[in-house]
Amino acid sequence: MKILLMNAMLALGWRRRLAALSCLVVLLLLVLTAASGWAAVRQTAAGPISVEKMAGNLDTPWGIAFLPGGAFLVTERGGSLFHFDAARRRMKVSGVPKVYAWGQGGLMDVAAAQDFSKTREIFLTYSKPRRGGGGTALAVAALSADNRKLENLRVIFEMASPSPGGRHFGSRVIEAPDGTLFLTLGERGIPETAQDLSLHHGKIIRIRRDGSIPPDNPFAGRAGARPEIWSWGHRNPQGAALDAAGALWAVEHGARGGDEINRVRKGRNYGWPVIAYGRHYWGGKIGVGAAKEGMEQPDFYWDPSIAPCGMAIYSGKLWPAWRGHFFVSSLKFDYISRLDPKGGLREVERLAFPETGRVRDVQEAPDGSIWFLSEEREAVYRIRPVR
Ligand SMILES: [Ca+2]
Repeated sequence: MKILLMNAMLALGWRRRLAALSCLVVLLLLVLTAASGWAAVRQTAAGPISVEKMAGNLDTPWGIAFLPGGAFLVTERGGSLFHFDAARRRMKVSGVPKVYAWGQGGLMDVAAAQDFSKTREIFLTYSKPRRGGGGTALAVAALSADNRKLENLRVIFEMASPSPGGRHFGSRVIEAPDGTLFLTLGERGIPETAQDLSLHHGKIIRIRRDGSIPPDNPFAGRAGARPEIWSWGHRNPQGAALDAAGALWAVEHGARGGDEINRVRKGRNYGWPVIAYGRHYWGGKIGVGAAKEGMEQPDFYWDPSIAPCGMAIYSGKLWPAWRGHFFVSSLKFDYISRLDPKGGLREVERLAFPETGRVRDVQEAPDGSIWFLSEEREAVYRIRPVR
């Protein structure tokens, strides 16, 4: 090929040779662009960004985990887990537990343990099929050295009572700096269960990696209460993140006109369905209204509801101006919300591009780029500043 091209060029005059060379350079650039993935330049309040497709052909991608050296894992809600190496070569990982893929349920979040490079352990959340329906579960497994399968899988938590139907599984897992795990759980579409401490529905729980209960959990040792519970009164928290100080925050699908972000504090009651902003989706008034003694107020709420899902709190590596800002994905209005915590959390920008269709998750990668999953585009995207 190379020799043929050289011969062809030698046969031409120098002007034509130059023209042919320019054509070759353009061709080469096109090939390189194609190989490095598709990218578009979009505008934000912090200047232009590139939006680059990192993976495609994903059926309802739900969660993403970054691995050392540029590799990453992506879940599909139907029950598949994929490994992508640094060159974005895709491989299906076997050994994923069987999931109750019904409505909003299925294989959901994935996270890599802080000590992944030593243990190769990952966390998976999913709706586990059970007699009478499904319940959210959390498993730990090691990714094999060749990235092809999960080994030594242990289910370290499952909701005590499964429910029928496909609503409100919650299901984001967060590893705290001390190694304990937080898991968000929806109320499975049965609102009153969120106020019942004998059930896991509508709670955020905290357990250790071996499934044991930390003795300082707020309800450990209390009769009639589940010892895993960290906070209660949640509707359907599908996003969670730690801030720079290591504090836990969660975002939840609330009532119509009442999607919430909460700083999640130990033992606190977040009110559902006794208090909430907005109204029930069927039109009815909620509980006692928007406030009640002993129940927490949200740090921010959306009216109208945006159907928030994933959340990241930005560390500021690539965009110093965005340090500490919250990024929340909207399933309903096809954008990523940016919220500034200064002086009280408020939405300051909506990142809406052709790529942000039904955004299921948004996460910060170790290098400070922001990645998001679009259900509509069946793809994973990375955004970075264009300097
Ligand atoms: Ca609330």
